Amino acid sequence: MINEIFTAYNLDRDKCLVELVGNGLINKTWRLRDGNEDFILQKINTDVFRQPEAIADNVRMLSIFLREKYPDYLFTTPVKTNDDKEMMLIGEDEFYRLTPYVKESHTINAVEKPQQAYEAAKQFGEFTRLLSQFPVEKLKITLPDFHNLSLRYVQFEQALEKGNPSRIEESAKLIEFIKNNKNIVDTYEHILHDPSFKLRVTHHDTKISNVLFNEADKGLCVIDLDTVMPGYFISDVGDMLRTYLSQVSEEEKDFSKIIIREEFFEAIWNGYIGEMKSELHKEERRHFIYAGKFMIYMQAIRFLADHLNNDIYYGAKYEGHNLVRAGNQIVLLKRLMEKEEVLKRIIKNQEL
Ligand code: GN1
Ligand code: MG
Repeated sequence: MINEIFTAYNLDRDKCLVELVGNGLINKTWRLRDGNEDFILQKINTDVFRQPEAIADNVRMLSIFLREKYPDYLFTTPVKTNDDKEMMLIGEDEFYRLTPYVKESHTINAVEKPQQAYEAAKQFGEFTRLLSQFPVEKLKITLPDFHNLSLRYVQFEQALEKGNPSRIEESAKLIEFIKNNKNIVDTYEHILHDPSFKLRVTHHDTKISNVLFNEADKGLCVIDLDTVMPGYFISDVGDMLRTYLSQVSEEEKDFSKIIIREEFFEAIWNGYIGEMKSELHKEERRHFIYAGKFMIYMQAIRFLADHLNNDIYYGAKYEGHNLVRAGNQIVLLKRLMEKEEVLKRIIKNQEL
């Protein structure tokens, strides 16, 4: 690791233990231990986040608001550099950010118990609820069109035109499935024009590893605030459904292992709605299951388009990696659609 970083944060390089952690596809994350204190260091991927300052601005605004209104709420903010900056810049575009490691916290990489899904959903729900009085339009757009499904669909069509011809041919079945389920995009378009759907402070990356837990497995806070932007609740609920319902992740090659776990659905509903009940319009609540379809379909499109574009965005650890991920997400979507009536009944019972 580069000396300049240690200097900028007054860390003693020789005393610091540096460990690569995290399994994100975009940013790189390390844990630093200098004997007294632990930190999390992140290198921001500036190919993706073109304006890292926008992230720092958002985090600063939210933290000021939260500190004033909810002083007990745990919200992690960056450690300042020697020259009082929230990020450290090396060269022209290498941005690093240091945050304190929350004591006695841990993250998990897979949801194994419904209680974990409940705690995480509660954390993400609470985050949006506490910020409901924050003027959402003040937030900067750190990733333009991040969850714009209509645009993702257009990008998929462009990949079909300009992408790798042999990969397009091999992916015919998946391509057909995506095209046949375009009604998911139509519903999204409808949501954009429906005044019952509100733009709120939205996390946009609600996977389980973005929640800190304490030793008793209670949720402590949400982390990874790069994609906090104005958004719809379907993004946050959708990515929880996408990543908590199945016991295997998007990396799994054996698709027979992809099964929707009903108890986990119930836990996400209870955790999120417990916090957001009074915030959400009836019409929004009615789209709770749709949220899952929206995010899984979008992720399938993104992986598939990336495969057709020779893996330029996500990269690939083996030949056909993004094709496997896309296939995995399509199976997950099919399983979710098959279970829709069962899940609706769970919601009905909870609401009684
Ligand atoms: C990326 O880097 P990570 O794992 O937090 C991606 C998400 C995807 C996810 C799929 C900025 O998130 O949208 O859902 O991979 N983030 C960005 O694993 O593209
Ligand atoms: Mg992320």
